[in-house]
Amino acid sequence: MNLATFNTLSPAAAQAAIAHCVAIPHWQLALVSARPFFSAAALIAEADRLARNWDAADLRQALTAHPRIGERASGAEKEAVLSRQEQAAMGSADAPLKQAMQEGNQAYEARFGRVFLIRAKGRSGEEMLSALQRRLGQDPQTEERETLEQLREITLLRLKESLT
Ligand code: 2AL
Repeated sequence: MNLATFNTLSPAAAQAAIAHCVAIPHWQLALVSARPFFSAAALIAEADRLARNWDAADLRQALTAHPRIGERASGAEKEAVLSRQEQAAMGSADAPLKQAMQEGNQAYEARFGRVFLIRAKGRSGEEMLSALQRRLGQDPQTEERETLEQLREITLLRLKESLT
């Protein structure tokens, strides 16, 4: 999608065109309402600004669209395809790393009550595992902030990639 297209789509079509970036409808709607954008940089800047207001409820909603690290998202819908691409490094991880990630995910969910989320693109399996182990030791408030930051990074990467 190019910027001119995003600027001129109907509100519903524009929302549908960015829905795969993050499953937070009020963020999608606010971005659509802020059109027209005069540059891709202005669009990204507004998306970023809006993402910095997210809270715990937004995070819960967004996580419904993110599979665990190491669990291949199934399906052909856009989110699943993107998730598989983002997590490509886990595909080539060896069995001990996959096992450690699975155990780490379980420990994380027991401690924080939600799925471990990390911007996977650009990170190796080892890097994600070591981030998981570090984050397991954080207090809940710090961890929530870091998770929201990771969600913002994933969202902006997806948005940038949808702009041609
Ligand atoms: C994901 C995902 O699907 N893409 C990404 O960057 N991170 N999932 C996750 N649990 O962190």
